Formats: sequence, structure tokens, C-alpha cells
Amino acid sequence: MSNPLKSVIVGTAGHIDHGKSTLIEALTGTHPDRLEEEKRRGITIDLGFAFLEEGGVRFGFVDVPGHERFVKNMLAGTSGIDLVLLVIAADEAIKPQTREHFDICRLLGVGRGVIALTKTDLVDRDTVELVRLEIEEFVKGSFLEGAPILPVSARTGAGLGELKLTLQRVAHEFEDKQASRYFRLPIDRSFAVKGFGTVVTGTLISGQVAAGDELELLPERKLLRVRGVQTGGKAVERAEAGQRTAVNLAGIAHTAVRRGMVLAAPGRFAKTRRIDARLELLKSAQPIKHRTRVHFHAGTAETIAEVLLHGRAELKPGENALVQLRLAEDVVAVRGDRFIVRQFSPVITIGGGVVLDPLARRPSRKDSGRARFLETVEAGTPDEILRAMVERNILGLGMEEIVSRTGWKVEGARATAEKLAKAGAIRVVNSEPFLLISEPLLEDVLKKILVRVEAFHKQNPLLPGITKEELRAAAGRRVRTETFRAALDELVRQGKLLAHGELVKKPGTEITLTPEEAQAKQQIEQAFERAGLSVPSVKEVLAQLAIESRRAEKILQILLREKRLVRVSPELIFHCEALRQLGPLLLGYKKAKGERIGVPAFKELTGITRKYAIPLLEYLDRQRLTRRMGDERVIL
Ligand SMILES: Nc1nc2c(ncn2[C@@H]2O[C@H](COP(=O)(O)OP(=O)(O)O)[C@@H](O)[C@H]2O)c(=O)[nH]1
Ligand SMILES: [Mg+2]
Repeated sequence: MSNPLKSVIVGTAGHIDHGKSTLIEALTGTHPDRLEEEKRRGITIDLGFAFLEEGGVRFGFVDVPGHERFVKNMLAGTSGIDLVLLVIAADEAIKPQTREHFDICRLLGVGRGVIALTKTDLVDRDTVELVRLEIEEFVKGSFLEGAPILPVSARTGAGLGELKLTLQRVAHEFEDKQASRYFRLPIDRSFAVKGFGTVVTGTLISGQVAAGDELELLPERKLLRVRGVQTGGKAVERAEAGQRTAVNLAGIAHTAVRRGMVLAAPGRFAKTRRIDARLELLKSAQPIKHRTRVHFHAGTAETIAEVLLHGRAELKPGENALVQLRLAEDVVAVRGDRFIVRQFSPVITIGGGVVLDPLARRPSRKDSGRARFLETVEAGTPDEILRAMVERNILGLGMEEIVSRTGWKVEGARATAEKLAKAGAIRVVNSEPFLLISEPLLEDVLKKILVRVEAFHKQNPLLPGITKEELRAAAGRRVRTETFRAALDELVRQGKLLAHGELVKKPGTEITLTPEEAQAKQQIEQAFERAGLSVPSVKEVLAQLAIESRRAEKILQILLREKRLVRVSPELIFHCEALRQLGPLLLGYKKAKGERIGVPAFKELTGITRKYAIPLLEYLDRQRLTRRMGDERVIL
């Protein structure tokens, strides 16, 4: 399917009454003001939208309010635009919201624009030229330096044709948006359409969406199904990044969706309240101190943030710094997202910046690697960024976390990880679920495991090995199970350890008994064998031995593990041969006297005391040689 049309979102910017909405109407035939109040008062309050298809370009226009009271609405509309149409009236030239909107566009990273010098019918030629010079001076050194400045009049139609051609030319100059990334649509409107239900709109900033898709509404994390999609006022099969998009949603009331929420590919984005970022303070702003509260705007969302500075008391006008933003409410952000901050009161735009780590950790003085890490995330290649992320997450980094921090796709992240692993920089310790750890961490865990196994053998020369569970604890509580398992596998692969079922040991640590110990082992076994069913207490047997009790206890353990002895209850141990006699004994009894046997009869049959008879019968129950029925047993 070929789609020769290029989709471009144009946002207006400029002071109130400079002719933004009128110009959009003149260009598209649609007056963007939609609210009753806007029409009555003749001012734009909220965002307006209009479309135009011309010259191989599908333009989506977002018209913003110029009034200073509605800058927050302007902000919601400006995030996600490709191109700004800065509107400046020839009779008024540059005014406060011309400056503020221009700053906002620059801070939001809007890369290009066209400047419309409107209302030229109200002034003479010389004034037009004067204002043009003033504008050139104003945009000098910014992204708009050298941008086309077009004198127009919506009243007479002068210059409109040339403005359209210029917009088309600029639209063709830049690359398409990130259609290859995961779907994300910051919502700017939600309403109900009769016969359709809930419809939400926004500028599609990445990925694509089609009818039938399952999406996630964030930050709620509610799964929803797409009934239908529209772009430019027409139903389409799918909408792609760079298009104004309306999504008809099943399963939710329009009142449950608000501006600031995000529709996204399920499981790919995370909500956050703690963002590490680079913040730039405008030259016109007051200095801000550590923990200053500001209004925070990202995408279409708006909340309050506390700015945490690091290693400095204040941020001065015109400066930028790495900061942490602690948000009052959940927002959705990934690396590279732009944001704006506005002074708490009076509310004016004071700065903005770029999200570096949207899942930032609580700042701490001990965290000396933080600045370097963030600088790598800011300017590094994907290899460098992933490596830095893995090294910083000493407990291991999962795929979900990589994706929701960076906005990368899983396939790309996996390829980068494999490349780094091949170069020996990081380790893929598990592939499903995907888990990466740094090479130094793995080395550390390997060492801890080896040290622990060695210490175990030293302390327990008579035991065949340490249990995996005990060893797992030695690796450190915070080390993930996958990491421990990978480390253990690695040591086994290298031949440094042997694993047998639940036991781990070093090769060459077969238990060798001293002659004295071997003799004691024999003595113990014989003592139990001789006793038959009237066994002595364990203490009694051990007391007779010539070796110290701790060693004797170990030898007892060996006999139990070898199954020469069997522990029937905590205090009661039998020789295996003695227990083996019980089967035929019970069978004989069953033949002669029937299948039921009581405790007294059992005592008589085996010649043991009541103290031993009860645990022994319980053992037989467990072994399914007998089954308890009231006070008696049935011989099975
Ligand atoms: N004479 C003249 N008036 C204009 C022109 N463009 C807009 N206006 C008028 O200026 C006023 C404000 O325009 P509007 O589009 O609402 O400005 P906005 O606040 O920037 O959206 C309206 O009364 C328009 O009719 C123009 O090119 N020439
Ligand atoms: Mg307007």
C-alpha cells in the first residue's frame, strides 16, 4: 500500500488577536474555534483543529490560544507538532505571548517553523519591513533563524498562496516521525459521539494505531479496544505518527478519560513521579532554588513538580543543569521527551528541558555515578546508554524497564544487548524473561559463591556439599534468582563446582574419613544394628564413641544420608535392616490374627516400649504399611 502523502502537524503560536485563528481559517476553510464561548467572545480558549491536503502534504493544524491565561492549553497543543506557524501582527509586532510561545517552542524542541506577518493590510510597506527586521533580530541564534517570514493578510488574501507553498516546501524538508516506535498518543480531548461512544483525540507522536488494536490507557493501566480510527476528519484503516488522530474506544465512558492521559501500546510505557532531566532556565526567569515548586507540563499532561538540584544551591537565569523532578501526580515519559516548567505564582513560563531517566531513583549523596550516568544517557550512543543502564542497575535490568525508560523497541534493545554481550561488556543471564547484568556484578556473584562453597567444605569436611538454598543466601539477598542461577551454571560449566540435585560442592572433595572416624562410623552402625527394634537413644550410642560429639554427629549424618540409618522421629533412629524386618512381621500377624492391630499388640509383636511404639507406628503410617483407624491400625 503506497501512501504518497506526507503527514505534518503545524501548530500556531503567537500573541492574542494577532490573527492565528483567522489565518487557519483562511488557509483551510475551517474556523478552528469550536466552543460556544469562543465563538461568542471571539477569542480562542482551548485548542482548535483544522486539516488541509495540498501539494502532497496532509496538514493537521493545531490552533492554540494566545491569551496568557490559556498558555497551559497552548502547551498541550504544541507538544508533538512538527512545525510552528509563528503569527505576528504587523501592526503590533512582538508582544509578550509572542516571546513566551517562541520560548516554549524552542524548549519543546520544535525544530522548524514559518513566520507569518499578518494584518499587513493595516500598515504600510515600510512598517512591514521594519517589523520584518525586528523579527529577524528576535529569532537570531534560535531554531527560527533564517526561517521564512511571509507578509500576509487574511482580509485581502495577500500572500496566502505563497504561505501555503512555503509550508509545503518546509514540510517536505524533514524526515517522517517515529512510526517505527511503540504507539503513544497523548490525549488532548475526550468526548462522546452519538452512535459511536467515546472518542479521544491527540497528536500521534509515535507508532501507529488501527481498529481492533488493544491499547492501554495510562497512567490508569486500563486495557481498551479500538473500535475505529480517524485522521483529518476521515475514517482510516490506521493512523501513523505525525497525524492528528481520533480513536473510538470501546469499554470506557468519555468522562473517565481526560487531557493528560496517554493511550499507548500495552506494557511498553511506565508511569512515573520521579524524573531525572536536564533543565534549562530562561534568561527572563528568576533564579530557582533547591526544592522550588513549579508547574510541570509534558505531552498534554500537567502537574506540580518539585525541582531537586544537585550539588548547587540555585539555578541562575540562562543556565542549565541536571535536576530531579518530583511530581505530584503520575505522568508517562520516556527518555528524550521534552517538558516545560512554569513559575508557581505568578504563572509564567520559566524554562524546560529533556527527560533523561523517567524512572529515576531517589537521589542520594552516596550516588557518585549519577551525573556521569545521566550525561551518558543524554548524549551517548544506544550501546553506551544500555551499558551505562546495566552497570547502574546492579541487580539486573529487565527488558520492560529498558523499553519504558528509553522508548526503544524490544528487537532493537535485544540486538544492542547481544552486541554488548558479545563484546564482553554485559551478560545476558536470562532470555525469557530477559535479564541483563553487568560483567563486574556477575564476577562478584561468582566469587561470593566460590568463597562460600570453600568455607562450607572447610567447616563441614564430612558433608557432601552445600544446598543451593544456603548458597543462594550467600550470593546476597538482593541478587535476583536468575543471576544466581546463571552464575552457578557458569561455575559448573567451568568445572569449578559440581552440582548434584540440590547439593553443590567443589570437585575433589569426596568425603574421606580418618581411620578413627571410619572406626567410629562402623561402631555407630553396629550399635544400631545390634539393637534391632529396641533401639538405644542416639545420645547413648554417641557417648560410647572415642571421638568428640560434633564429629560423631556428622558421622551420624553420613549414615543417615547413606540410608544405613533411618530417622523415624527426632529422637528415634533405626538401622535400615531393623525396619526391613517390620514388613514380614506385620504380614505374619495379619495372617494369624487379622488385619487390625492395636498398640499393645504391636508392642508385643516387636518387643518395644510404648514410647517407641507410637512414633514407629506413625512412621509405618507414613510408609503406608499401616493405616490408622481410631486406636488401631489396619495392616495394608
Ligand atoms: N485587518 C485584518 N484583521 C485581521 C486579520 N487577521 C485577523 N484579523 C482580525 O483580528 C482579530 C483577531 O483575530 P484572531 O484570528 O481571532 O486572532 P488570534 O487571537 O490570534 O486567534 C479578529 O477580529 C480578526 O478578524 C488580517 O489579516 N487583517
Ligand atoms: Mg485564536
